[in-house]
Amino acid sequence: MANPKKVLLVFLASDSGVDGARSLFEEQSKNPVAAWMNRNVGNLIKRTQFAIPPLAFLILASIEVEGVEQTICDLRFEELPLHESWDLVGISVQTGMAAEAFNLADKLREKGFRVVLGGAHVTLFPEACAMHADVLVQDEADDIWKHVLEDLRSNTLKARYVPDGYPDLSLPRPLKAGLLKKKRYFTTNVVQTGRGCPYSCDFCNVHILNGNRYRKRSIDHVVEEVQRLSRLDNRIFFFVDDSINASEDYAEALFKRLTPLNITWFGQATTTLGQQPRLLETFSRSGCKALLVGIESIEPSSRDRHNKTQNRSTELAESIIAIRKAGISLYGSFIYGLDGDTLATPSAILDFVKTTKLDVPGINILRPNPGTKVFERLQEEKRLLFDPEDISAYRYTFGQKMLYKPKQIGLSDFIDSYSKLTAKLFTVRNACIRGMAAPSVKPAVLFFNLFYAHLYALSRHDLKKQLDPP
Ligand code: B12
Ligand code: SF4
Repeated sequence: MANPKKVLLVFLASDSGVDGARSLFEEQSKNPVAAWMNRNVGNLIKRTQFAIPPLAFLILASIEVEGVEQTICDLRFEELPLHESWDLVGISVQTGMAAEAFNLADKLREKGFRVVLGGAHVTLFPEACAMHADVLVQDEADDIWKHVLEDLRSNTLKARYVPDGYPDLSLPRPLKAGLLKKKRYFTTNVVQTGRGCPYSCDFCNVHILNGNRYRKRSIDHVVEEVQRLSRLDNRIFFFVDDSINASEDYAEALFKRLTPLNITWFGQATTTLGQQPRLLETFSRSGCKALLVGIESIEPSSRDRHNKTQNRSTELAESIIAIRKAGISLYGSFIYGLDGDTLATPSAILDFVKTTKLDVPGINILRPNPGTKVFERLQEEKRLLFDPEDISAYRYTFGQKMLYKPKQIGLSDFIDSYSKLTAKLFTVRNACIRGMAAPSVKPAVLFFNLFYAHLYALSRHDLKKQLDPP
């Protein structure tokens, strides 16, 4: 075709959270060393820690429609190529990034570009997104994106696309090679084996976005994809599934098939893996080096109140010890400040980290995101500390801002106890100890802990300002 239609798919860089945190108080440190640290460590974190390629765009850009060309633009690494003419610009919108996404969409539309929005926030809040877009794509877009591209080609784009149901993940959907600049990312090997989550933790919306039923891809297709990707990039694989051990039999069969490929891989799992000895061994043999596990809370009453029911707190420590014993390093994600937590919780967390020798603890503050059950509850109980309509409030930070009043702890006591907890956990000395003790990927464990010493210092600085505004 002489003049193909050109589509640009834009992934945003968040200005806080995973893409390199900085103070929420826009100030410049007067101390030149601290200013240098903030600037450079922030950039280093951005480049090394979570430079995970956006799988959504790899999937969408692999859908071929004759007469349409698609390009991915990752704003974590490059500027928007606005000197070129684009027939459609797609932006992926997550709730923590919605304000930035809307700003960008509005600017692009003012300049005369047509904008399509998709992603988690669009699925949850289509009406709030509609005013910022020419085209909205709700839900999982694997099938419907082809229709959008066909309509673009024939100049018949509609204002909204809503698929009939979830896409059939058992169909082959090979990813196109060469969509990303390899050097930018710590790996381009991102794979998803299934979607949906059978659990309903009240602070999460994966079960709302992707459904409560776990849908699996065909094992043959995943194995073929891993083989193909490993020929193009021989670095580590990252399985983005929320719980790679959600279906024990499926995971067992898949990773047995992957074992002869000699890959190394990271992923996300539930701690129940510690009670699945057969699968744990298979993971270890198949090259699993590190897993992120959502511990959330070790307080039974907090787990009950937030509907975190899939693993019992009494089994958590044993499970973590078993997983580490199998040679897998663990990032354990906690939330302090849940409804059953008290001022005794921080010392219980400290003991837990010490006993289990958890390699990277992550101590989060609850984000009551719109679209989650906990948001509704906190709103009803008048415990939100922000205007629920203010979309900028949900921006993600490393524990830099309290967005709600904890149930059993006063705000000032909470901030004080949270700050003391992170100051004890994240020191340079502890980073070295954890790095040395890690069962695998020791340098990565060391670096993560060093980054966290920096990030949680930022958290303490910002939380203090929230408590004592100038
Ligand atoms: C890996 C991952 C990351 C990676 C890679 C980012 C990415 N999105 O690829 C990193 C670490 C960078 C990351 C960062 C963040 N993440 Co994240 N991340 C994930 C995770 C675990 C997998 C993402 C993935 O690859 N999914 C598979 C793809 C195929 O699904 P998908 O992204 O939903 O895309 C489908 C549709 O949504 C749609 N779609 C998506 N974008 C677009 C755009 C257009 C134009 C169209 C048409 C369609 C479309 O089509 C896709 C195919 O069906 C998900 C959990 C999950 N279950 O998805 C969380 C998740 C997406 N992340 C989330 C959040 C909150 C964040 C952060 C805001 C966190 C932070 N602390 O900063 C940042 C935002 C970064 C940003 N710049 O936008 C939330 C979003 C919730 C919400 N309500 O918006 C999720 C759902 C996790 C959760 N439990 O709540 N994340
Ligand atoms: S936090 Fe994990 S287990 Fe709970 S609903 Fe979300 S994805 Fe599922």
